[in-house]
Amino acid sequence: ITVVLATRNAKKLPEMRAILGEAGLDADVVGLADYPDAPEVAETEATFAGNALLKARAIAAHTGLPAVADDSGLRVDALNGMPGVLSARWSGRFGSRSGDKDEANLDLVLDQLADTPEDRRGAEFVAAAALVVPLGTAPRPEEEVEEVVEGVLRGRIVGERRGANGFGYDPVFVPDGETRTTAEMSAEEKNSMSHRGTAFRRLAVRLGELL
Ligand code: ITT
Repeated sequence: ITVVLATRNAKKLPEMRAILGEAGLDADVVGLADYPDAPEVAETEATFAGNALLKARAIAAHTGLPAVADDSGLRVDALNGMPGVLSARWSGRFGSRSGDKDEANLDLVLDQLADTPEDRRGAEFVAAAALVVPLGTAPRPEEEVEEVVEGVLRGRIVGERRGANGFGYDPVFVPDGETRTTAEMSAEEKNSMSHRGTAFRRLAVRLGELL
C-alpha cells in the first residue's frame, strides 16, 4: 500500500517519514513531489486538528490514496497561545526560501519575549496528525476513514538562538527536563520526544490496523 505525506514543508517531510518508518509501518511512503498538480490548501480552520484534516482530505481526494497530514505550531504562554495555528506565517514575511520565513518568525518571538522573565517563558509545540483513507482502499473499500491525533511537547523559550538542526522555532525551544534546544538535538532524539513524534507514532498504530 502507498501512503502520501501531504506536506510542502521540506523539513517536516523527513521527520514524518522517519517517525512512521521507526514505528514499523509497512507501507510505501511518498511525498507530494510525485504529485505536482496537488492542490494548495488554505489553512482556514482555527485548530491544528481542523487544518490537518483539510490538508489530508484534499490530498486523499486528489491522489485516491491514503493521505497523512501534519498541522503544527508553537503556543507561547505569555502570548496567550500565539502564534498557534499561525506559526508558519506569523511574521507575515513570505520569503522565497522557507529559511527566510523561519528566521523572521524567530526574530519575532525573541523580540516579543525580550522583557519576559525566566519563570514566565513557558511554551509548547503542538502537532495534529490527520489520516484520511478514501473509499475504494483495500482491505475495506466500502469504508472512508478520518482520524486525527495530537501530540504536545512542553518547554520554554530561551533568550537567544542555539543549534542548527531541525527547523522553525527549534533554535529557541528547550523541552522540559532538558538543557539543550531541539535544534541542538539529533533528529532521532528530537523525534523521540517531540509533538510530531508522539502524534505520528499514534497514527502509525491506527494505520497499521486499517491497511
Ligand atoms: P505544510 O502545511 O505544507 O505541512 P507548513 O510549514 O505550512 O507546511 P504548518 O502550517 O503546520 O506547516 O506550520 C507549522 C509551523 O510551526 C512551522 O513552519 C514552524 O514554524 C512551526 N513548527 C511546527 N513544528 C515545529 C518543530 O518541530 N520545530 C520547530 N518549529 C515547528
